[in-house]
Amino acid sequence: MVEDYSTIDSCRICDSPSLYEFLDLGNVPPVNNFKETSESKIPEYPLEVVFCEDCNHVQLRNTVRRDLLFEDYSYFSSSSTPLIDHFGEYADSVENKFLDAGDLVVEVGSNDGVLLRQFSEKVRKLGVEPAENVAEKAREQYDLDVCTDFFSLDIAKDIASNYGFATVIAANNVLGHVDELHDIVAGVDYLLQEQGVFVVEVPYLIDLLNHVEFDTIYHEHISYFSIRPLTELFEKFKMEIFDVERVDVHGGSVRLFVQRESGTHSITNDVAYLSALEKALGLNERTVYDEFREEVRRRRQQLKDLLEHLDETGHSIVGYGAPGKGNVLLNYCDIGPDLLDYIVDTTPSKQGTFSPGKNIPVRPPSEFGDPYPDVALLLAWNYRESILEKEEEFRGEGGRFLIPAPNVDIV
Ligand code: DWN
Repeated sequence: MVEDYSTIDSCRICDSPSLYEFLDLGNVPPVNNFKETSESKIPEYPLEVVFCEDCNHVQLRNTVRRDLLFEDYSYFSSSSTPLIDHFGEYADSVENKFLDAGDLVVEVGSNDGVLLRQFSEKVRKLGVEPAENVAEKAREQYDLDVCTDFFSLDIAKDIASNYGFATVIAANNVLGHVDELHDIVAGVDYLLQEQGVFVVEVPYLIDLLNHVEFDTIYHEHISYFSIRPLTELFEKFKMEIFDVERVDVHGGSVRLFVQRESGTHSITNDVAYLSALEKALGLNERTVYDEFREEVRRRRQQLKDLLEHLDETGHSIVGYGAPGKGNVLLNYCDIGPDLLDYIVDTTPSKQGTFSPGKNIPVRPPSEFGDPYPDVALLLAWNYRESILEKEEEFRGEGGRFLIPAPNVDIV
C-alpha cells in the first residue's frame, strides 16, 4: 500500500541530519480539501516543523503525497482581487526589466493564469500547472498554453524541445510546495537561457515569525524560506540571488531574482542586508523558534478565549474568507460550528462545501449581509485593507472584524 505521507530524516536542501523540531500543530487535514458534505471524513496528517541546524532551512518533517493535495485543487488565485493587482504589477515589472518581444516566459505553478495573462502579447507564455481543474480555467478563460504536470527536470527537457529555452522562469508560491527542491531547480537550470532570470516569490520566514503567522504552516507548504538556505540551494546549481524585494502579499513575502553565476546582473546590497538581518534576528539558532512556539500557543489561547467570550455574551460570529490557512487556525485553535455559524468566500468551488476538519459550511458572499453577523473572524487577514474597505457598510452598522494576525484585534 502506498503511504499517504513520508517522513524526512535529513534536510531537503543540505541533507544534514541535524533537524530540530520546534513546533507541532497536531494532526490536521489537508487545508484545501473542502468537502461536499459535513459527514465525509478526510484523513488528517501530522504537522511538525523542523529547523536545519546546518543550513537553517525551516521545513515540515512530513511530506503528504502531492496527488492528495494538488490533483483537484480548490485554490484559484483570481478569486482574490488584490492578487490580480499584485501580479499585474509583477508582470509589468518583470517584462520591463528582462523581456523582449518573442522571448519565452514560463511560469511554474501558473494556477488560473493570474500572472501569465498579464504579460503583454509581445512575449510567448507557457504555464505549468498540475491541477487540471485550475489549468483548464487558464486555457478556457484566457486562452493560455498550459502544460498540466508537476514541473521537473524531465518536464523542462520536454518544454525546451517544444518551445525553446526561457528568458524568464517564474515560480510564485510554488517552491515552498515542492519536496524535491533539487529536481525543480535542476529543471530551471536546464530550461533557462544562459543569461535568463529565475523569479521566485515566496512567503518570507522573518514575516512568518514576526507576525506569528502559524496558520500559514500546512501540508502544502513544505518549506519556509529565508535567504541563507536558498543561497545554498542555488549555489549547488552555480546560480545566485542577485536581487530581492520584500512584497506585501500573503502575510509578507520576498521576490527573488536568480541568475547563473556567469550572469551579468550585478548583485544588489539588499541580498546581503536580508542575510545580515536573518543572522541578527537569530534565524540560525534554536531560541527564535522556541520563542515562536510559545507565541503560537499564546495566540491560540487569545483567540479561543475571545471567541468563547463573544459567543457566551450572545454575539453572532461568522468566518470571512475560507483560505487554506483559515483551516489551520480553526483546527489548531479548535474553533468549530459551535462558534462560527458559517464562512463566506468568493471562490465558487468552495461555496456550498464544508471546511476540512471542522465542517463549517462555506457560503457565497451574498449571504454575509443577510443579515449581518455581529462579528466576522477575518480568516483572510492578509487582505485586511481591501476587505475592510469592501465591507464599510457592515462596520458602519456596528459590525466588527476579529483580526487573528499579525496581532489579535477587533476593528
Ligand atoms: O501557497 C498558497 C497561498 C499563496 O495561497 C496556496 N497553498 C494556497 C493559498 O493559500 P490561502 O488559501 O491561504 O490563500 P489566500 O489567497 O489568502 O485565500 C484567500 C481566500 O479568501 C480565498 O479563498 C478567496 C477568499 N476571499 C474572499 O472570500 N473575499 C478573498 C478576498 C480578497 C475577499 O475579499
